[in-house]
Amino acid sequence: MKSPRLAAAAALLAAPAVSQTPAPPAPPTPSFPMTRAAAQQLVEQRFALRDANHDHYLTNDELGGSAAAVIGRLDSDHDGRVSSAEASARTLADFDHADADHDGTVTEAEAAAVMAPPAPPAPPAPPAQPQGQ
Ligand SMILES: [Ca+2]
Ligand SMILES: [Ca+2]
Repeated sequence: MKSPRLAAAAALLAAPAVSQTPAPPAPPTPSFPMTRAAAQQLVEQRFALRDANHDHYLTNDELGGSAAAVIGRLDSDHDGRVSSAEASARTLADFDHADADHDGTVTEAEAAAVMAPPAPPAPPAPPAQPQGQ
């Protein structure tokens, strides 16, 4: 099942950096297999790129179009902004969730498994047929 938190974290990781400069630096891209340390480093790098005013919080202005989703999912203290600690904690929680075999590394397949859209709901069971007679 797709985690809404993971989707928000993925949006934070995947969306381009919002910057006032005409040519923002290219954000680091994830590579697999990824270690937990690499995941934390990646989120910290992404966070720094988006934190335009360098106050260690991501706000509506800095998050752009994905602000509502990202803040809604990552803002654990509900102060209306995402701290670097909130982003790291949630990303690492999502990493642990994705690490299906708990070997401390998320493979591309493990990442794809948690990013896959949820399976469609099972069709309703047919009405029970009376047995015999
Ligand atoms: Ca900021
Ligand atoms: Ca917060």
